[in-house]
Amino acid sequence: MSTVFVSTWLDAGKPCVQRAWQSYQSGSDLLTACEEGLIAVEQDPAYQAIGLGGLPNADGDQELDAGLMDGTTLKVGAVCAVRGVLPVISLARKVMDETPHVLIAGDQARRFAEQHGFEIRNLHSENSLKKFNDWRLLRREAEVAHLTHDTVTIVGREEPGHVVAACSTSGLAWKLPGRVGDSPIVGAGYYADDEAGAAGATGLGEDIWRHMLSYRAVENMRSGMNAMESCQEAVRRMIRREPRTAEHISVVFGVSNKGDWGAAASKDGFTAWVCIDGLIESHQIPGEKL
Ligand code: SD4
Repeated sequence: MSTVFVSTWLDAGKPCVQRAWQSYQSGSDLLTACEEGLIAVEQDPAYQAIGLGGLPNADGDQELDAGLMDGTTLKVGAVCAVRGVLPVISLARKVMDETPHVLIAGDQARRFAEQHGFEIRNLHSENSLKKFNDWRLLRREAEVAHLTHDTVTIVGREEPGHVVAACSTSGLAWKLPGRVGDSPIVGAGYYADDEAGAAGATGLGEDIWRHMLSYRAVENMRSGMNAMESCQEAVRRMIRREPRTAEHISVVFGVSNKGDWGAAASKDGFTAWVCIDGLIESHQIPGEKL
């Protein structure tokens, strides 16, 4: 079949898969290509999704979460609640490549970044500061935060069936300081196993995590479903078990080791960007109906 990248949201997904494909074409391995895709979005303050210019927590600080997984080795690297590190997906990569651990948290993750030569910097843009000040004045609550789509997740697949997944986020806007969502948590925000496929998530982290959407989608692929059926089953099962999860958008998407892709959402509003051998297209994903 083919080389496939799938990434999240109408605005940020396109530059992410474009950069991933470019990087892959110029010789990067699949995981590095996904990392490069996320770096491109993290570094561009035009995207309030992640990295520079990401929307902050209730204190006005960007607390970043990121993680990635290699489907061949099953190695994972992740960081959570880390401030001032760009690109944070590369810090997660350092955890994977240079430690025996899965997840490093908070100020200690920042210290780990400093030790590895990352520059510690202010991540606010004019836009993120303005939005934070507007929010502070209006004292809006977390309800609004779910609408801001603060995560970019990407999965990749190449011949003869290698898969990877990676995710970077500033988390829900205006979140309680210290709150960590699904994005850095393996099995919740992302999962990859060459024996089945890769999946990633975005949306309301508490729902995604409790229902382990990425792991469930990959396990569905392992049981023989294609990627679309796998994602749909995972989201439908969540909604069936807990109907209120359809009130907010949560998404799981993925690619099987054979190369077919799929995505499912708990309500309307999600766009996936898909790159198949360099051909890039967007797909609107309707909310699942039980
Ligand atoms: C979180 N899942 O921190 C992330 C937020 C997100 O689009 O995906 N927003 O809960």
